[in-house]
Amino acid sequence: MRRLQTYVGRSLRPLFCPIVAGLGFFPEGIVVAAQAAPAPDHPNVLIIYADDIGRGDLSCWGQRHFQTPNIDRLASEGMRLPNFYGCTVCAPARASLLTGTSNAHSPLPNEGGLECELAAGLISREEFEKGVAHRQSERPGRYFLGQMARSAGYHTAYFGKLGIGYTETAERIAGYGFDAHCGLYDSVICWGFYPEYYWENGQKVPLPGNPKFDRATPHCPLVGGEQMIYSEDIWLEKCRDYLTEQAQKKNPFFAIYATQLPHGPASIAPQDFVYSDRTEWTQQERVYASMMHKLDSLVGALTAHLDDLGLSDNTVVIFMGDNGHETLPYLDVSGRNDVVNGLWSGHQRGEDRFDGTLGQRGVKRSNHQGGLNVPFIIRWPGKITPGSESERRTPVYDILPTFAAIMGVEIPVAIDGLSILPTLTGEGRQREHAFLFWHNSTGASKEALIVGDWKLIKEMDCQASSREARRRVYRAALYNLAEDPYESKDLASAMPERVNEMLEMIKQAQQPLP
Ligand SMILES: [Ca+2]
Repeated sequence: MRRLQTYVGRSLRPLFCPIVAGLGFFPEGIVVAAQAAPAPDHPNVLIIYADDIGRGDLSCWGQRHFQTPNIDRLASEGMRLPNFYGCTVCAPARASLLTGTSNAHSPLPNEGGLECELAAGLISREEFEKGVAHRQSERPGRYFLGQMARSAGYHTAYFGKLGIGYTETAERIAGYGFDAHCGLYDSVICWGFYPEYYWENGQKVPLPGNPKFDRATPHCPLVGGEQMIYSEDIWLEKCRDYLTEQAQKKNPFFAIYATQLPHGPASIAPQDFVYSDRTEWTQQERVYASMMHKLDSLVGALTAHLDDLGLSDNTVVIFMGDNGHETLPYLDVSGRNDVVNGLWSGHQRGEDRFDGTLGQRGVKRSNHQGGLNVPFIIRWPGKITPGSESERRTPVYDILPTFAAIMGVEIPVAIDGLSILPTLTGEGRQREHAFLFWHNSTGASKEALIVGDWKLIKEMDCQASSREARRRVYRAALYNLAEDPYESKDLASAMPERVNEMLEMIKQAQQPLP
């Protein structure tokens, strides 16, 4: 840690200079509400947002090969939502989280990798700017989670993998309503854990011991060198210092720690390679399991720090994922699961050692359950019953309105989400969605819609599709999730009326918000 402080400690003073508020950094159309003092009973918020994780990756949901004791403890002290849904991949999930809207209405992502290519001299500044702006005017966000928390009087901060993606800038992050931010702006750079530099409130901070960007993707060693700095160590130190500072100032805070873990390619620091002795595993599996250990350790470090600061009783802590489990970091892609070329027939129980999907069909990139269903654990002492669980099917776009309800903020625009505060506290009537909706841009499947236990997916017909002919054919498949949680029995041909009803709902879900 001494080495880390050499490069990182310098930028801790002053921690998070307020460069963003009121200095014209907000994109056109973003209105920043005046900061008000929050009500005394308003809790602090810390969201730990994991990248590519299924419930099966956690021992509290059945992982047998490694343990996640700190995340398990959070679950025992709070509530689990086993039917929580992110989105198929990173950027759409983050856009939904930050705006409270479904994929039909949330901001469209731009291109990833632009910053890495710029730093490597592969594109010009002009090409970079053009790429960042790509598609942004088509569907700009109207209201953001950080913006909402700030309007309620919170100091807002964001660490790690920043923003919606795929390439961000300091101005864009500030526009989402974050007073302070520290991490990486480019989702492709986030593939690696040894960046050449990171950003702190728009200031570039070099990491001289890490490899230089000299190509379109970052260097991703399985195990880093002794002189290299693992990015998560920086985010963790920054987040802890931030919490200390807010405690000293008695500032209410709303913080998101968007960890890069356990996103692939698998990569770990030598001191954290805790499963290096598992001879029965491949090297990738040893590294992946060590990444999960690292993730659990940082959750433990943050919750312990809240304890030390005396903040745990008045802080909502959430641990959640963005999209489903991903096998690519440690499993070769088989011919039948060729997601790269767009032919996807599913992922089934027993295909990978760690079974992060709990046997559910699909992984990241798919609208099947394995791609969408992610962990969600929330702890709020005195408000949420320890060790409780809710079966409610809850989409990520319910988070923003839930915090609006907790903070007493009126949302000024139409959104798709509904507050789940009644579910969390057992007080009041829980409103329910007419349907849940996802659009999928990866090609592994297309739209998906859930009504009650019924799920309709426009999934790829692998018999009719042809990679050679570059032809993808989709069909509407219908599953009953209560009776068939593995989505193995397509009932579409037996229930054409229900299929047609749900296809109509998909059209409805895609109508613009008022
Ligand atoms: Ca992700």
